[in-house]
Amino acid sequence: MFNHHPPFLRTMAKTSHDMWTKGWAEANGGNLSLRLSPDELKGESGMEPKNDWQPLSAPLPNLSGAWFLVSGTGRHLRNIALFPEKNTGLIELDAAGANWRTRWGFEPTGRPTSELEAHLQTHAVIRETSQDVDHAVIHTHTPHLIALTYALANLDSAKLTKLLWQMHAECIVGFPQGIEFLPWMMAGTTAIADATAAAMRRRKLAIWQFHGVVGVGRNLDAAFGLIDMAEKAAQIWFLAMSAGGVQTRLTDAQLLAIARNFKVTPDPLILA
Ligand code: 2HA
Ligand code: ZN
Repeated sequence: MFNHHPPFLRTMAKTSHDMWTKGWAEANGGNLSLRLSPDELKGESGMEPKNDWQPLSAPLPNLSGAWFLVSGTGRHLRNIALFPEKNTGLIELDAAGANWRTRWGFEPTGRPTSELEAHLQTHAVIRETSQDVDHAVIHTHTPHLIALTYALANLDSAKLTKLLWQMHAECIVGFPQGIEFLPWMMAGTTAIADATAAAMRRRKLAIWQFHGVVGVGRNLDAAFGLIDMAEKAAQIWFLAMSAGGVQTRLTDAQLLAIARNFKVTPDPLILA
């Protein structure tokens, strides 16, 4: 298996290395998943099941029989490029979308990310909402976005979205649907998975207060790019604050003009 490294493994290695380089993936922080098409797995052998079926908290019927490349629990993203067979693995879901098992990787006896439920529930939602276009989910620990959740009290999705749109003119084009603010919840739980997947019905980005961010896209590059854009807007806010404070910002009229120019429709509850 994988005498050559197929493209899906190379993009996972590249993206996880970029996350480390950016300072988003300390120790075992962060996790990634990529839904694969049968074509991408054609010709691969040596993928006998490595464990019994493991139940999900609830079935995800639209992921029936789907395969995913997923980072491993406890593994360091910066090591994926070096030892992909240890630090990532391929899992499949059964015909009901109710159970998963490992078909390759996580060597010798590892498991998928502790946030597997959040990834799979999000995949189920975005497969539907994107008409099967979106295939990638990234969770990572972006320092400036996390710091914003400490710096500002009483945040909500509208306030956070508006701030990021105002601090970086690309943002309203990159995520016109806004970014969901999710108050602190325990990592790795069904509760955080449910809340994240629900947020992705409307948006492509969600902030986990005091913890990190989740982004989705058609591939890992797209999900990474979206997170990078939001993180840069947060960084610009901190730069302006450290230079004496935010004295001026993009106005609603300017934001609406950008949206019109790039033919995107901002969330009307945030800007109309
Ligand atoms: O993979 O980032 O949220 C470790 C985490 C959990
Ligand atoms: Zn995390």
